[in-house]
Amino acid sequence: MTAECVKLINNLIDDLNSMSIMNVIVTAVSFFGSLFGSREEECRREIECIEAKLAKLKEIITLLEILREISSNDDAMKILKKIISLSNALTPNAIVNTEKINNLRTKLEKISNLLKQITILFNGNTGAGKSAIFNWLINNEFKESYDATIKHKKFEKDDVIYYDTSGAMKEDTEELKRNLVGRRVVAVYVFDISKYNQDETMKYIQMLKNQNEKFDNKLEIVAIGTHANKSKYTLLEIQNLQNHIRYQGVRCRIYELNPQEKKDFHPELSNIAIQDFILGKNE
Ligand SMILES: Nc1nc2c(ncn2[C@@H]2O[C@H](COP(=O)(O)OP(=O)(O)OP(=O)(O)O)[C@@H](O)[C@H]2O)c(=O)[nH]1
Ligand SMILES: [Mg+2]
Repeated sequence: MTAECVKLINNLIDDLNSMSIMNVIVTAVSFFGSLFGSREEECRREIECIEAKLAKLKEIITLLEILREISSNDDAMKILKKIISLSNALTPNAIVNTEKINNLRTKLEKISNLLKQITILFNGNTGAGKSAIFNWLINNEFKESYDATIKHKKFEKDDVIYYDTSGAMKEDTEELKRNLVGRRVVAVYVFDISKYNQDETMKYIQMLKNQNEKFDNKLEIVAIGTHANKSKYTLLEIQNLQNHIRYQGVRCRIYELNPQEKKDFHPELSNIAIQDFILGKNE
């Protein structure tokens, strides 16, 4: 659970607790009303109705407290669905008015969006092709020019956030990673296969695997090779290289990112196809 999510949940719990207190006050007022107004039956029904609402609010609060402690996204989504269905069953009265209910639903939707978000983070050596892939994802085209990335860049679309970074183990990237702890992150290791160094690649993948623990085991690792044309590898050699990396339990695909080069060799080059591969949707 990210700090942002926990803050929203705490905020909601405070809102609901104040609603509950208001309900208790109303209950007391109704009770004394019954004593002095001798409309016993009417008051009893009113009290029962308030008690039922109070129980629902308490159930929502308890579930929010459980949700706050959960690290698995799937489990969190299940609990959140329960909370949403309870909140949908709330009907407005003098205390839990329409505005408060709408406010509760808006906040629950925000939490749901945060839980659904996936972050794609590019890692790898300088000049490997991180920005070229980032550009494919954003603009759906190949970027020929090279401007070294100094500070990370962010791009957000639907439930996916992409971060292009300055590369391997630089402070800017490491700081960004620290801020992403608790989120679902796909770390994409980008490497230039024309400069392929098996030891370095294995070391890098291992380093990412070691970071997984910090991410509550929510860090997925994907490897993308680039510069297939410059490498002069044959198709068979490229396949062998891909398989060798896949053997480490990591999704891997090797690309020639320039559609004009090595035309006989192209995994589908488009923003959708590349994103689907990264998210494991077309395996
Ligand atoms: N032909 C070809 N060029 C590529 C490929 N991948 C990257 N390039 C080019 O290589 C150069 C470096 O690529 P970038 O994507 O900027 O590299 P980077 O990993 O972002 O590098 P830093 O920002 O310095 O960390 C650019 O000119 C790209 O156009 C590829 O698969 N084929
Ligand atoms: Mg770059």
